[in-house]
Amino acid sequence: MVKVFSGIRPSGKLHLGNYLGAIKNWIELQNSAQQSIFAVVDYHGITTPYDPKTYQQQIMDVVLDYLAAGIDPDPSADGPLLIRQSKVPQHTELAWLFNTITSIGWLDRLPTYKEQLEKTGVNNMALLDYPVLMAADILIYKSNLVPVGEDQLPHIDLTNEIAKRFNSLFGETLPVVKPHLAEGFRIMSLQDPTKKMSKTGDEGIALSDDPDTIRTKIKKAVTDSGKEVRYDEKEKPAISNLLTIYHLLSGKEIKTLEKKYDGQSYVEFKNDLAEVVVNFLKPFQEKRKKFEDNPDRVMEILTKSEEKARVLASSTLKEIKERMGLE
Ligand code: AQP
Repeated sequence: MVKVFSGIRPSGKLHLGNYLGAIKNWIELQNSAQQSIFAVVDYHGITTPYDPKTYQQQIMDVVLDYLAAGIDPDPSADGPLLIRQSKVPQHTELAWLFNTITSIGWLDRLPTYKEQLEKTGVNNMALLDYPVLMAADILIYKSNLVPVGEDQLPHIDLTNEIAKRFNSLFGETLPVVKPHLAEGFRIMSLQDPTKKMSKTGDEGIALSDDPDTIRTKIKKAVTDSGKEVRYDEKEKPAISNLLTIYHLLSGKEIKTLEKKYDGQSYVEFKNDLAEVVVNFLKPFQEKRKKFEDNPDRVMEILTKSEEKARVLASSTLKEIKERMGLE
């Protein structure tokens, strides 16, 4: 039985990396999996500096982005669920239980922890513990497939370490979790192709950017030396990244694109890419507006999904507590 779980922090506007690395796969999996749960992981979002005054809006913005991208929750049947993490408190309760079997040495060597420390300068317990809560997010539903971008792979490994240790200490309870990588598992920054496109500290292309903003951002995107539009991650990381975005959004093969732009300049290539992105995001933005104009419907989707998620989560938590001698 395939059970899917994934989430995104509401730490800023969702960008093409979030879409191509994660959400696109969620949409492909949501109908074939027996269970799929997609979360706005708002407890993860407060592990780095944030503004409480705008946080509710940020959470709702991510909800709208999910719905506009094609997440199709159906909480009344056995369809996909769309939840806010903090509305299902069993996630954090399980994280506490997992803390008791997680070695600190497993956490402080994780690359994402080190990167966030460097980026924010804030070193709090929650930042270190973030991957344990992520393990709980996944395992509270006994999920076994997690569609994520490449940066999250060490967290999936940690989830399996925790599950393995739990099973060996308390008896076979938790499943093996597999990551599911999309073709766009690593979309790089438009300013620095050695770094991934990010919500914070990066001028990535937001799904909600208007056409002129998109055109300006692509025009300003760094390019490599030389003139050729050619895919070569080592020699031409910036152009390779732009070619990947072009390929994934247009469905055209990279080889076909290289031929099309043979003898043409970066400027022509970038102008066309900008129109590909604008056209791709147009229906998304129209759909988003429809949901935005219907907040009651959105709230109903969330509350019904969360109610159902609490039932599923309570059942796993009860089993885990019994195993641990807490009930
Ligand atoms: N550039 C990317 N390319 C491919 N996939 C990506 N993801 C994020 N950036 C890229 C994937 O999107 C999902 C959500 O990630 P997240 O927001 O929970 O955490 P993050 O990886 O820390 O995202 P950001 O955008 O970089 O946010 P900030 O700036 O707040 O740290 C994950 O599946 C991730 O792999």
